[in-house]
Amino acid sequence: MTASSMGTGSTGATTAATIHIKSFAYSGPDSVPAGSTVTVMNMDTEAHTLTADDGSFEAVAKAGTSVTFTAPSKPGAFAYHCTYHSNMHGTLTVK
Ligand SMILES: [Cu+2]
Repeated sequence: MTASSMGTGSTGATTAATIHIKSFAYSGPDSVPAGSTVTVMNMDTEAHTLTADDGSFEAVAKAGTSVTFTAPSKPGAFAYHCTYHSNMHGTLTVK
C-alpha cells in the first residue's frame, strides 16, 4: 500500500485574483473563490468595464488603473462584458 498524496502547499485562503485587460481583451484566472476580492487591471489607454451580464458585479477601470470588485457569493460561471466595447466578453468562474 502506498500513500502518495502530498499537499500542494498553496498559500492563503482568499488570495486576490487579478483580471488583466490588454488590447481590448480580458485575461485572468480560470476561477476565483466565491465572495473574494478580484482586481481588474486595465493596461490599455482607454477605459473599460467588467460588467456581469446578469448585473451581479461591475468594475469600471479607467485607462492604466486598477479597481476591485467582489466576486459573487454563489458558485457558477458568470458571463461579463465591457459596456463601452460590445466585442469584449469574458467569463468569471466562481468556486
Ligand atoms: Cu472596453
